Amino acid sequence: MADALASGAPVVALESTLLAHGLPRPDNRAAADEVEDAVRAGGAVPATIAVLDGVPHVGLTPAQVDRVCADPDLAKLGIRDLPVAAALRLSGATTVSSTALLAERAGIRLFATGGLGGVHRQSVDTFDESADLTALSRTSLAVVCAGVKSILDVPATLERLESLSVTVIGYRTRTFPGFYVADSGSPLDWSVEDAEQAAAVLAARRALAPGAVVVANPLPVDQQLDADLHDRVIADALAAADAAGVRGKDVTPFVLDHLHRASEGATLEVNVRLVLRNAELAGRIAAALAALPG
Ligand code: PSU
Ligand code: MN
Repeated sequence: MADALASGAPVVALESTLLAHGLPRPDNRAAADEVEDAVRAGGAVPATIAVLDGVPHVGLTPAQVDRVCADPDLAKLGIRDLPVAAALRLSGATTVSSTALLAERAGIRLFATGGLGGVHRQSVDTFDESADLTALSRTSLAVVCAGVKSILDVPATLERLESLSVTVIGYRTRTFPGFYVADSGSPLDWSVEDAEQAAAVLAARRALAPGAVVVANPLPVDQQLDADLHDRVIADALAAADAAGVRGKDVTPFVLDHLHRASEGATLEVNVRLVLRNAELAGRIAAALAALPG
């Protein structure tokens, strides 16, 4: 990893929360390898990020990936949790917010994930808005995602991204993707047609001011989750979280797990597929960025 970065080779950061807390064991272990391979297929070097025994790692060995995927007690670390993990020598998976920060500090300019955290429904009462959003307002990299999951308030999340001056572009689309489905129903102002254009937007953003570029990459319609199944399991999962009194950072993992079981694996399959597509696109954008003059 150090060699790749020092030589200016294209590198793509990958988060570990989606492995440790977003996908069920043991399937998450194979997915971890597939995501890294997808980055390579795009033309870049993958760097999965996690904190092990208090030390942030940018790029993991296979044994370290084993640990992230197998340990049921691994913490979920946002930015505010990093100092505690460092000081107390704890281990944890990194979310979008903390992965973006650690990647930026390592000199990485591309980041691939499944979905961003966002504004939760009922946030007016609960104040539950992911730290991912404010983190992206301060972090100068591009994050390739399939939007945010429909368990969130998608229009409110897009409003917050606007308030925070985060650049949002659709990849070959003018509607924000809906994670499991291609179209969330919310329009986007801008789109790019290829990896080169996305790289050019990122370069321009970096020249302008700190802050991220969200590259929203939808699943093709023929690969998305069945719409009826989607609406049914989402409503179900939110009701279950409410009934179980789940709060704070446990909400997203709880709901994902519920969806995977309620859909008999259909959401899991779609989730892995979209992460692979995002990793491959991020690899291509990283390669295009490395090829830009200057
Ligand atoms: N979206 C997914 N799967 C995930 C997450 C988001 O489809 O696993 C994870 C990401 O790591 C994201 C985090 O940064 O959930 C957001 O958690 P919270 O809502 O607690 O901020
Ligand atoms: Mn939250």
